[in-house]
Amino acid sequence: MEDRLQPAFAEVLRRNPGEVEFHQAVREVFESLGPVLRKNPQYAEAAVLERICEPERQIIFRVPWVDDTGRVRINRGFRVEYNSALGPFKGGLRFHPSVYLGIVKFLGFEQIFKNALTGLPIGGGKGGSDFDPRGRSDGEVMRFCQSFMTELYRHIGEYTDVPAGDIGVGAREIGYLFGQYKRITNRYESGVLTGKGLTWGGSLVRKEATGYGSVLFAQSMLGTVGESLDGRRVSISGSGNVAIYAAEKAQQLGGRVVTFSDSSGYVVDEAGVDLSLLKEIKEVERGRVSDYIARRPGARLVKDGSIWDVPTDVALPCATQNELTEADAKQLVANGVRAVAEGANMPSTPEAVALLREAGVLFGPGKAANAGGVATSALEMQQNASRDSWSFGHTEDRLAEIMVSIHDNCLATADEYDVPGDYVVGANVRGFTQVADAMIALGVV
Ligand code: NDP
Ligand code: 2IT
Repeated sequence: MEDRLQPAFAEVLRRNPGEVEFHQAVREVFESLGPVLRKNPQYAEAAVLERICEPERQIIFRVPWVDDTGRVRINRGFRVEYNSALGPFKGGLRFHPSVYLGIVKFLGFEQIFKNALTGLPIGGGKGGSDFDPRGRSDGEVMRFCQSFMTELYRHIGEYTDVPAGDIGVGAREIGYLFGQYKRITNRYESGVLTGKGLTWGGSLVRKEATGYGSVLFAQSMLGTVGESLDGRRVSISGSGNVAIYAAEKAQQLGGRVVTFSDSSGYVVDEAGVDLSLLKEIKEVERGRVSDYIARRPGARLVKDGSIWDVPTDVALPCATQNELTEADAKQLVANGVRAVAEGANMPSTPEAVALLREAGVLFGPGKAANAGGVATSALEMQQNASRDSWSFGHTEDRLAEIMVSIHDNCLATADEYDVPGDYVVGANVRGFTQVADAMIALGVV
């Protein structure tokens, strides 16, 4: 990181002690920004860096609920409204026991730049809870969501802050959250949440969008060196929303998806993943990857070791932060990986990213590669605002156009800063300058 950025970074460390994921996310962006600040003295004059690191508003609240045995449970809820220079705060809610302020802030910070890259009018925010939906009944999840929304409703709105899903939050949870919002406010305000069900205001392709978009991004990167996914081995981590639809699009483009995982281990299926079986297990039964092995001859479950040890051409980390380490990156390079596109948020450690970039692997950082999800959320908001509903084909075409333009804008920005092919610099600089210019135009607010 250049010297001129050090004081602002030191302030981030001082103000946000112990929030290591947040520090990591800020450092990663700052490391790209030296030349931008040299070229644009107005950013320093307006203290854009210092302002952009401080969320506009942070809400932390108690979420009391009653489990199926009658016991009172307490969780902590968060919403960090990070930056609204480009539009209403926009970003998902994560329900996972590891959630604390540092996770929500890292995700919210990334979201600012990701959302700017989409070219659509959305600011950045993130929220969630340390609630663990795993093993909870539908009734428990509903009561939790109702309690969560009973506080959250006063902070959100279609012009203010528009949450969506993330880890542990899918259409079921969005339904319970929307139902409670509607009940409290007595308004059918569809645009207040995205990722809604298709029969009540949701958009076609939103469920598929993050995974599809990540694969389209990988395809665009491969296209720059005259290659494609066709006939390639593809490794995917995770088996949730992003992983499943990354696998679907990779298969549609001729790739052979050979892995997926959850927190209990990873599966290798050399014949190519049976997606209808995986969807049945994960989306309908809410089962574990071991259920797949039991029903799929030839597939094997590996409980220790790393999914990135499996030789592959294209790696798509789609589970969680810091899941792809330096040792994993080394192994991927040794096995001849061509491209890595991050479906998850910050899944590669900084050391892994450095190693992949140095090795000349095509590397698509999350804020560019996984922006298709939030972009399609913005398309859902457009449909809600115009009381319209678009076809699958039209919406998917819009998503594809957006992913190509994100890819091309990252490359053009990398060229402008004399680092051709560097998608990390391209994404960080392009996202930052979009937001910084808007912040300056809006004055000191
Ligand atoms: P899901 O909850 O649908 O799936 C998460 C998957 O990752 C599960 O297979 C889960 O396994 C695994 N996982 C989660 N945490 C861990 C962990 N600590 N260790 C090992 N495995 C873990 O979430 P999504 O698919 O929606 O999200 C995946 C990633 O993509 C996240 O980083 C999210 O922020 C990012 N993302 C999501 C978008 C979206 O639209 N949903 C948009 C852009 C990014 P298990 O069930 O065992 O926990
Ligand atoms: O990380 C992300 O971009 C998301 N979880 C999706 C956010 C959204 O508002 O659709």
